[in-house]
Amino acid sequence: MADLNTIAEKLIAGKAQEVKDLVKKAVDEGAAAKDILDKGLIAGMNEVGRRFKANEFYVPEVLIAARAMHWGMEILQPELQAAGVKSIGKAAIGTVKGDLHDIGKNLVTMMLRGAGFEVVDLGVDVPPEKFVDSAKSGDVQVICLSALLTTTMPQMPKVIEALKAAGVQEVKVIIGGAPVTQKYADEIGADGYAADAASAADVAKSVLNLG
Ligand code: B1M
Repeated sequence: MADLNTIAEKLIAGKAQEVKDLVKKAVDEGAAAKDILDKGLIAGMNEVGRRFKANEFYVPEVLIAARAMHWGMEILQPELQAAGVKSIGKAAIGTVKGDLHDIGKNLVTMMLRGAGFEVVDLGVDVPPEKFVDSAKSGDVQVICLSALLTTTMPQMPKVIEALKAAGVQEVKVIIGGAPVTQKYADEIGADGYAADAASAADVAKSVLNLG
């Protein structure tokens, strides 16, 4: 029988090829796609997030684990679709207008995907209108804004204002990035703030009341 713990362990170790092979083996042996996702890939990614928060893992280890997650998902995605397994929620993420830093944003994307979210990555230098379009597309529940420059942080309230002006207030907004703080999030009326990528997944779940 497929060993889902080993999938989690290999993901934590960043062994992309082994994760891919093990996921394929588990599928071939008839394991449920949702179990492979929850008990293998997501369990592994949760542990990566815990170690990252505890400073036991640094950015390179997280990126390598995220690549392993990606390789496993390549095999699992069609199985999940065939089984009708839904993501826990849908997020759109981007680095705000004028800002080209994307390493942190990419880590947050990986962690959100690792937590079971479907994520639309809008890229860098994203103007408020693009976030609004994404929010209006219907099923996006949370918009995630990243900013690394003190000069681009003021784009964050602009996005919030643009969402209000477009009448899509039911979509939650969470923010983060090195110069961003909880105090700033409170000041601009963001729904959530996260200091790091692993916390971002927790905050996204929390603002959507997903526990
Ligand atoms: Co830039 N840069 N940079 N840079 N850069 C900083 C940010 C800076 C602090 C360096 C410094 O002066 N000490 C400084 C900002 C100063 C300030 O505003 N106070 C700075 C500057 C000034 C600039 C330029 C203006 C330099 C110039 O051209 N004169 C220029 C701006 C370009 C632009 O964006 N328009 C610029 C350019 C660049 C490069 C292109 C060379 C490169 C970016 C490459 C890339 O991203 N693909 C770069 C880099 C690499 C950095 C540093 C060195 C590293 C940033 C990084 O990737 N950190 C940075 C100095 C530093 O931080 N030591 C610096 C690692 C990453 C994992 O952390 O992004 O903070 P971070 O993400 C974390 C959290 O913040 C959080 O989770 C992540 C993981 O835990 N997080 C979120 C991030 N987004 C989140 C969203 C969330 C939740 C959490 O919810 C949605």
